[in-house]
Formats: sequence, structure tokens, C-alpha cells
Amino acid sequence: MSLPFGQTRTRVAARHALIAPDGHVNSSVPGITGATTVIVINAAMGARFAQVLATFETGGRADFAGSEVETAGYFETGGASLRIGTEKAKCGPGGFFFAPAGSDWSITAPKAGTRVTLFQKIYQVIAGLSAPRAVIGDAAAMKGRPFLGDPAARLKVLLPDVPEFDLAMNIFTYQPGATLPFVETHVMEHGLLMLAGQGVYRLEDSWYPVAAGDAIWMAPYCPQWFVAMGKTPASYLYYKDVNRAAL
Ligand code: UGY
Ligand code: MN
Repeated sequence: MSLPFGQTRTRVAARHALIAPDGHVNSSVPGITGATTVIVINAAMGARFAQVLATFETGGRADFAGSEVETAGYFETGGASLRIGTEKAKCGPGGFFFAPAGSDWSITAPKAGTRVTLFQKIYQVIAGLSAPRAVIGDAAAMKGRPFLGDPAARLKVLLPDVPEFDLAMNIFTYQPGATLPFVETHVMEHGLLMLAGQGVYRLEDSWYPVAAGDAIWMAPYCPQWFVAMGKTPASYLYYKDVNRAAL
């Protein structure tokens, strides 16, 4: 559905943002070729991480050398070959990975139209703690657990929740009418991609209709709440920073 002339659902506020796909503009990102790449969230917005959406053409690829940056990735559609260090796998829709800081990784031989979301941040080292391991998995094969006892709101925790990992990547799926049980306010920051369905997201004191394709940034302590609406389940992928000291 086309929007009225001069309108967008996108809103960029000081401590949260809704980025609707109608406003996407591509950037060249070093390491990614043969793809349209949108830097949906990054430090220029006020975030402490980056959320990048890459849509690959046939023959496109991503090649990243080891650095202080760690990457969590999720294949929304399509498929490709993935390599992290010496580990190799084929990823299809629902495939995900974590490439630790210091590891080189690549995505090659994508099917045309493969959509991958990358969350990238600088790894926060803790002296004496070993580095997190590489992870490759398939969210499509995971069931999800009821969130705080509600079977209508199910959470898939994709990465190990152990002190070595300073980021989490999860998928939340809500039946129509299901909600986050309360308005959350927390130190963790979020980057979010709506994968399916629709609903209303509360961000601070604003309520936004959201649908598949929308992205959201929530700064630390941004009050947040969601209700799924419509006739099909709503699902979102999200990032958060975890497991680090208060001071
Ligand atoms: O993990 C979370 O903080 C999650 N419950 N937040 C959210 O879905 N906005
Ligand atoms: Mn939250």
C-alpha cells in the first residue's frame, strides 16, 4: 500500500526510533559486495551497536576479517554458505550465527534475494574470562519457551546465555492478542526487526503500529511494550547487550 504524498511511519527520536522500510536508503559497507545494504541502526542514531540489513544478489558475498567487532546474523529468507574461521555450514531461512571478535567469517553463494540481518558491536572483554565460541544454528528447528509462563508469547533464545557472551539474539512470537506482560524498562539496549505479522509497539510515551519489515531501536531504559494484533502471529528478532558489570 503506497503512503500519502510526503508521509512516512518512520520516527527517529532521541531515545528510540522506528525505521519503516519505505524510507530505506542503501549504503556501501566495506566487506559486503553484490548486495543492497542498509545501515538501519548505528552510533549516528545514538546506539552502541549496528543493525545492518543486507539483501544479496546472485554472486554477492560478505567477507569480514577478525577484529574487535563481533557479529550475530540471522537469515530471514533465501540461503547461502556460511564460514566462521574453519567452521562451515549452509544456512536457509531461520539460519543464524555468531562470529566472535577476532574471527574471520564469510557469507558466499547466496540465493538471489537472500535477506540477512547483522547485529555488530565491539566485544567487551572481561579479564580472565575466555572468549565466546562461534555459533551456527537453525531457529526454524527450535520450539521457543513460554515467556514468563505465557504459552501465547514464546521466546527462542538463539545464543548461549553465559558470561562469555555480551550480546543476546532472540526471537519472540506472539499469538494475536498476546502482549509483553508489563512495560519493561531496563538497562539493556535493543535493536529489533519485525519478521512477521503486526501489532502496536509502545516506545517511551508513544504507541506505533508496526508490521513485518519495520526495525526499532530502543535506547537503554526506553520503556517498552508490545501487543500483537491481526489474524496471524507476530514475530520479531531482537538484539540486546547482556552479562556485563553495572559500573
Ligand atoms: O528480552 C527483552 O528484554 C524483551 N522482553 N524485550 C522486548 O521484547 N522488548
Ligand atoms: Mn526488553
